Amino acid sequence: MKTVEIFALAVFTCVLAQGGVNLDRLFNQYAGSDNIIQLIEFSRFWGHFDDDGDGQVTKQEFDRGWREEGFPNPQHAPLFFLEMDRVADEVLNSQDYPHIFHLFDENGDGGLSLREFRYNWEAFFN
Ligand SMILES: [Ca+2]
Ligand SMILES: [Ca+2]
Ligand SMILES: [Ca+2]
Repeated sequence: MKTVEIFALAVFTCVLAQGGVNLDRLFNQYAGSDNIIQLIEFSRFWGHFDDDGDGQVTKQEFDRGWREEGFPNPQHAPLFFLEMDRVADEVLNSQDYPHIFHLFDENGDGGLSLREFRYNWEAFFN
């Protein structure tokens, strides 16, 4: 095998190993029939980590949820939590989600297309 082929194979294997999360499926699950994720749906998505239903996602809930979902790089979940805690009070809630949403919503039209969701998800978490 040529070096280039070995390299290509290594990259491919790496992409596969990273897998686990199917972004298209995740997107469709929350986007609804209009195929756009609005802020309320985006908030619902992060809110599903809220195990005790008090409206706050703690670092522990986030960490556990992240692992249970098989999301990428679970060893960095505490870091992702900090990144997302935009109104820094050590919980994720309705104060934080609009800020994160705006980062994802590149064209500022108030909705996330699959392309925006994918692109920013990968930028944030891969
Ligand atoms: Ca909670
Ligand atoms: Ca917060
Ligand atoms: Ca948009």
